Amino acid sequence: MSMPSPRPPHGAAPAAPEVTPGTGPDTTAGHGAAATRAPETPAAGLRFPPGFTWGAATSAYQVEGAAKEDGRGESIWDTFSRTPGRTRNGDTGDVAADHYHRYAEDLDLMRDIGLGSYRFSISWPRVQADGTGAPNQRGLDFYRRLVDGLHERGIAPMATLFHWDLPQALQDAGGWESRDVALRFADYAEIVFRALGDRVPVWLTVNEPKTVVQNGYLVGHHAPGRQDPAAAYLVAHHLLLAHGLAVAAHRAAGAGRIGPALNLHPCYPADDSPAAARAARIHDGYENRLYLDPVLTGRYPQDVLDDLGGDSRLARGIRDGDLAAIAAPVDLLAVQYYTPYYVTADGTTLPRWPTSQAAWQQIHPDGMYDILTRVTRDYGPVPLTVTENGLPTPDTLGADGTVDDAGRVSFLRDHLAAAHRAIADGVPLESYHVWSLLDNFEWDAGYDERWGLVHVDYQTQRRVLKRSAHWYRRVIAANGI
Ligand code: IFM
Repeated sequence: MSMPSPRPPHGAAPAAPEVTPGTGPDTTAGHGAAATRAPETPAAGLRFPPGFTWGAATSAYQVEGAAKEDGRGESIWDTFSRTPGRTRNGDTGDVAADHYHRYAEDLDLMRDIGLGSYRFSISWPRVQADGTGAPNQRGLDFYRRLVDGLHERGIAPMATLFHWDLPQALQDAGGWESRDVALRFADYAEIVFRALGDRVPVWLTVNEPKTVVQNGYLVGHHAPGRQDPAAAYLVAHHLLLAHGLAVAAHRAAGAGRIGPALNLHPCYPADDSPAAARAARIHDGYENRLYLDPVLTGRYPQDVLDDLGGDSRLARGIRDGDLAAIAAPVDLLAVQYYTPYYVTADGTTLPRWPTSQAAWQQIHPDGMYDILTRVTRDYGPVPLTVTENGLPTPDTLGADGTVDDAGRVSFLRDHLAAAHRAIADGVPLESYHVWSLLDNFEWDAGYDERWGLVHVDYQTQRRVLKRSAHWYRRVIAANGI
């Protein structure tokens, strides 16, 4: 098996020196800056199509806190983060941004920014403490309040069913290595559709299955912390099956639109050699086609199956009917873009662009254009939404009470320009969501990385809109940059 060593998101991959991108003045930010533009500023005056929707995203474990309240069960991230040495500073999501208690204030912030869409995730262990059986009404009630609050403020809810917080009881029963967990997921999805289906127009099934595969089962720096390549690709199959079964449950419930949320990475050859081109192609298989192909074409990529070997646990785990279930037609595809990969002839990857504070992230806005146009070119005009895009910056609260995250403004502006170019070239992109609305628990990096438009003081839980939030408000109002 010549599987490429993955350079997954959230990894500790060594890369180019960190820089804060685009710290030049942002003349739209209202900070009294001189009327100049940063050199990397794209042409101004790009308008998005009428009806384009602007949003921001979070996930349950990263923001909610309230880990032991109202009947919530334990998830694998509770277990993992409470295990010494697993997260930076031993941070956990026990309190996080306390969004479970402060959601009303957060809804007001969303309205202030002008969001048209808010992408959040539902915590499976809040709905079913052990991942099976009767629903926990108090858990469902929280999401009902959240969804109602969004509607009251004119913001469309976009709900993700699974953003990595698997009930620990299901992990104890085998986790995603067990086919049964995919069936339990379909039951859980049905409960949630019944409770909220009338109020949520867009559903996302599984968030970044690849990150679970790579970080959870190959590198092991995410829950459940395994390093087992054979298991990893069976896990991929069961996550995809869970996606397909949830789509079927959704059709039966007949509510809203649904699709998967995939983190996609353009994979470029690191040089002009045919060997690098071949290596980049198989890398792309593991990074992108392993997830896109089964969902959108009903087949696993043959080069990846061959590379894994005919008796791989993935190959042995595919049963009759599975691929048809996985390929159940979706209404939209959610794309999350953070970084490209440059693949050498021997299958390793090289950094080419400056990184953010997250060493795994190279800042390359053209990658956004490349991945969006590629999906449309290779898979047809399935409606797309960008459900995550952003970076961490070392934001501190200034003496004047403001947070000047100029690097985030530049990053977002450059990526939006790339998305705009993709739309102009025919990509049916309907919405865009910044990752993230709030500073939050960044998995193994704990609270050291701040990804939000909104600064959170974790001592007081006070929120402050960063410069990027004020800038984004103007982008939304103008429907463009
Ligand atoms: O914070 C994560 C999110 O949970 C999934 N996508 C990537 C983000 C940044 O690492």
